[in-house]
Amino acid sequence: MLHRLNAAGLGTIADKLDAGQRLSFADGVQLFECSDLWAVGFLANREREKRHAGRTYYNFNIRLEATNVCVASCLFCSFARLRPGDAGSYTMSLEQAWDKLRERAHQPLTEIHVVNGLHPDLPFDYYLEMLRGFKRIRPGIHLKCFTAVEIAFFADLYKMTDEQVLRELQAAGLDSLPGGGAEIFAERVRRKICHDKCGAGRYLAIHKLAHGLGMRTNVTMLYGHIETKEERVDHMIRARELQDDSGGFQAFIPLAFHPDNNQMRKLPAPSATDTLRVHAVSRLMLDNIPHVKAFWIATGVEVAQVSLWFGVDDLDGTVQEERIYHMAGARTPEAMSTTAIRKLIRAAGRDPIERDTLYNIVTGPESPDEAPALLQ
Ligand code: V47
Repeated sequence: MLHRLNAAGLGTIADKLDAGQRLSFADGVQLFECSDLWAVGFLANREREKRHAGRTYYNFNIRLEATNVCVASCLFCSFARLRPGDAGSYTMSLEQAWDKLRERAHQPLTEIHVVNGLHPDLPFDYYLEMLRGFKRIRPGIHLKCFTAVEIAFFADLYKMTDEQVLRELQAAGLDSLPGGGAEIFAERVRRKICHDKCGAGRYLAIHKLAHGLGMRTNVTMLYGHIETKEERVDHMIRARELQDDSGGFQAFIPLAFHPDNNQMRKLPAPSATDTLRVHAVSRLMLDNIPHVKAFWIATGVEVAQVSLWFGVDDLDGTVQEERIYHMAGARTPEAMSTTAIRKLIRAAGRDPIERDTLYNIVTGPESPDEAPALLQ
């Protein structure tokens, strides 16, 4: 392999990794330019195994998108509808949102992941009550809700500071923030694809505030549209810098762009090899973020499975009721049973571990695969 790494021009990067040194911006760009994807994957896998050996995490979770009414006009989005009453728009009542959890009383869920459109008319109480209701129905459930973009929107709409919004939501039961809304941090790209929502600086500042309040968060990167390889690396480095500072990111999640039914539909979807490379480079650049997640809904199940040898150690989870990607043309199922997830991890030669949101182990690798399907 040494010969192959040298032939691929990756000898110096391999040496740096061996010495525990951090990769530079130029190293990141080189990893994107290297024609030998296998060599890049080999290095990413080495880093993955140093941290996690064969362990591969997943979560028994559920998605909720309580409204798709959204004042932002992101070019990549197929989910949003501008105004209440527009064709295809919906807003759940609190009872309808709570029903999503009540209906799953039989499932051993540990997390509910909530992402919404930026609705201009709902009161702040709607969100606070939603969280309180979830905790009343299921006190032990972890509430991973509202992207930094939603937090910024609430602060502007309800005339509060970002910190006040976070504190009030936390008091109502919020446990952590998902990573959505990061897209690509570079200003050039944001101006073109998501000019009217919170910028990169505020996204990162809100994550820092959340970390300061004791919350864990994730960070995503939407790739495969108009961004350059330099902008991908810049994005990773900005996430890495914040992590050095506040330390609360748990997972980095590259999100593959899906082109159906949105304003960027002329662009092709990213290839499987690009997806493998993005996850691998993420593992190599983000030396201080513990987990790299392949969101199987976005990557496709098969590519997610292969990515377990390209730096990935986390597959999100059962998901259930995902809408954002399915409205953008995702052909993946809308849910996967824990049995199916464990099987696909084992078939890849890795060890499945069910985790909760904070990566505490729920079910170890020793649990028999023959267990009956938990998801119905
Ligand atoms: O911010 C929207 C992306 C994100 C499209 O934190 C699209 O554990 C591709 O953030 N094609 C929301 N992507 C989803 C998200 C997420 C997913 C999985 C896990 C976690 C986590 C967070 O979805 C948005 C945007 O970047 N998105 N439309 C599209 N057409």
